Amino acid sequence: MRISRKVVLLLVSPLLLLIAAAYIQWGVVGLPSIPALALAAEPSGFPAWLRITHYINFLFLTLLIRSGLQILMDHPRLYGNVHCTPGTEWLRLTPVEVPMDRLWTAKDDSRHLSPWIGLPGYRHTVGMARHWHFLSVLFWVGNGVAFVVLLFGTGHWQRLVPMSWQIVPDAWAVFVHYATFHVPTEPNGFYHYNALQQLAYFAVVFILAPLAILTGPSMSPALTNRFKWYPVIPGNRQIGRSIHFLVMCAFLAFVVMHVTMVVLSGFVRNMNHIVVGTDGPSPVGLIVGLLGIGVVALLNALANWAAWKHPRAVQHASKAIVSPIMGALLDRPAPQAEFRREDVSPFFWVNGNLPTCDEWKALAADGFKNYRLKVRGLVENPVDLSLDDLLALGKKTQITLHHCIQGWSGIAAWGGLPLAELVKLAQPRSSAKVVVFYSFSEGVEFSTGIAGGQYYDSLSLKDALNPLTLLAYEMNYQPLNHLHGAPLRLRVENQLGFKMVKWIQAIELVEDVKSINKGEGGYAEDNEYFGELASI
Ligand SMILES: Nc1nc2c(c(=O)[nH]1)N[C@H]1C(S)=C(S)[C@@H](COP(=O)(O)O)O[C@H]1N2
Ligand SMILES: [Mo]
Repeated sequence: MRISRKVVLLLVSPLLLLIAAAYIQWGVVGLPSIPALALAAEPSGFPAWLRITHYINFLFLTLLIRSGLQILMDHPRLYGNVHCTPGTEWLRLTPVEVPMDRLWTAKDDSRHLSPWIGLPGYRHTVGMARHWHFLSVLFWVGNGVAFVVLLFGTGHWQRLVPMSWQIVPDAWAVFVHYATFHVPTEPNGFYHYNALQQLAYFAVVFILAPLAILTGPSMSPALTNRFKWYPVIPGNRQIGRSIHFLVMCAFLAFVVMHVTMVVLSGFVRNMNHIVVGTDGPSPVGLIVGLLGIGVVALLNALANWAAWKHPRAVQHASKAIVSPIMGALLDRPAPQAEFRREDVSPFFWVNGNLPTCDEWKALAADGFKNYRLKVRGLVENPVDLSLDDLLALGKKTQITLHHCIQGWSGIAAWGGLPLAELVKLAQPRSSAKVVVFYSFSEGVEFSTGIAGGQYYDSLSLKDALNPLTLLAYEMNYQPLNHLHGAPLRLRVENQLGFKMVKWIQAIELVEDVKSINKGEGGYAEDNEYFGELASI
């Protein structure tokens, strides 16, 4: 593990300065007085909708954090630059320094995470972690929207939203007490929060949650390669990813403080407030509340269990619920973001294993002169094309940002034949809906790391015809090298990297993917339970 000293300073020094200032104030002029509460005519108590949304929020936050950490461990490095050059991380959650003298793929780089922390735990389970992350986020955001609507609909917003700048000195006065371990007399939270508490709750609801929601999509290839300005708001895709992580840290820090204060400032009474909505000394709230926490733990365990025992069912649930929403929000616009030559990444991670079959080795031995791309399936005109034939059909060069499902990115210049040209030549029958790409290489079985089964993947005809979908034989103005997919690889800029089959052997147009291997649409979908739509 390694964290950049600059970033630690940037994150920790403001807090240390505030604490130092609190001690100085206490030492020099004594503790500030806590302003008496102006008992405004704000609503009091904790109505049922508030208690329920608070609980649902807690459940989905645990699922989101655990699956998010699992996703992070699939590429346990955070960067400020979009190129993800090893050595430039500001946070490295792996002891591995990327060896430069031998092949170290992005998959090799993924780390083990205990299933007590991660959902679902262990190594390279990003596919399942994403299903839980996306399923949870839909419910978490839905619940959050319901909460905010009810907050403003009932007048309870007055308890959270500060209406005057006076909140700042008031919150400061409370902070000086906490920081110097002088717990002030707490107001009864049933009727009113202290200023710092109000400010903290306000920030969690109206700053942290929106930040989490906005930085998530900055990692989407469909969104960011359509609207190039989107990831520029945080800085770039990797800064968006880093902020997404820091927001998670802030949520965790808040939960720790919040729970500590709930326990210290009258645990039994506070639990009655938020669990049963009463303001008294009875133990009911505490008992029911602890049971409720137990249920959240149980549901988390069930999520792990489902991921390990019924991964296909989880994958299909996500396909039924997440894919239509993802498709409607992200899959419609065609990608268009192109970059400048000076933006090209100095380093580009490699994924997947080189083909080991004799056919590819023989082709590689004489520079792919005998390579013939076969196009088959539901086409009027099946074709076999050499690299020269492909070149003659037309060439396009594009400089684009690659998004790997694991989290890394990189910019490269690609040259090749727009897939639309090839499709036109092959003349698909009207029944053709999906384009399947078969590789010379084998996929790597997840969890065991053993190679097994032909790597392949598929695209909807619509994504196949996007102007930035390319059969590339050049990378960064050089013939495509072996590691990056020679002789031919796919570029499909509104989708994640695993869709971009390298070392393409053949293309087939089909009506649907159900009859191919395990029927999920690709090697990673079949064996690693990835979602077949990869727009984010
Ligand atoms: N045949 C084959 N193609 C593949 C893969 C693979 O394992 N086998 N990995 C995919 C993944 S996950 C990514 S991110 C990209 C990586 O392309 P690169 O190695 O050129 O960076 O290739 C994709 N194409
Ligand atoms: Mo990837």
